[in-house]
Amino acid sequence: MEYIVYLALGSNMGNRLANLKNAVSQLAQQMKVKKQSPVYETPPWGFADQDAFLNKVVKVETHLKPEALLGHLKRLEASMGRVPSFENGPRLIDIDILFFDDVVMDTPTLVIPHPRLHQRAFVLVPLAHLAPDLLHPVLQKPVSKLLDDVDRSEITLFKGK
Ligand code: PH2
Ligand code: MG
Ligand code: MG
Repeated sequence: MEYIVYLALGSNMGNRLANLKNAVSQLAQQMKVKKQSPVYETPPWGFADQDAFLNKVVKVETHLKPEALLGHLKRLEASMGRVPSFENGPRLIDIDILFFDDVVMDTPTLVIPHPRLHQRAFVLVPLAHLAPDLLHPVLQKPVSKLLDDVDRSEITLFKGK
């Protein structure tokens, strides 16, 4: 059984673009990367006093079930040198599960869909690039509509440096 999953990637430490690229190539060793959004530069959300992030979203196909996928992503983050930070603090690489087919789950270790995705322009802008019509299975709104309700004014396409 293959599942369709949307993952959010973010980095605001070191060579941010290289970190995103590295993460995607590591992901591709374990699952099929079907689509990639452009990279966006985004102001830090949740904790303002840190460097800007680069963010993107990828669509993947995987046979891993949610908990196994989460474990794989955590190991991948650690293998790239991510060290523990505080909530919403700076990070070398962050890979979050946004949607997993139309699964709805809420356990102490994993909540799907990602519980804050609808508040975050840094997720919705790249996600809407890939899948504007994707329906949020809890909120019952398409991504394009969720995007209408957030402030995307400071999100810019990243041309690379
Ligand atoms: N990730 C966070 C907290 N804040 N802000 C931006 N712009 N991009 C992120 O990826 C991000 C954030 C926690 O994971
Ligand atoms: Mg995150
Ligand atoms: Mg995370």
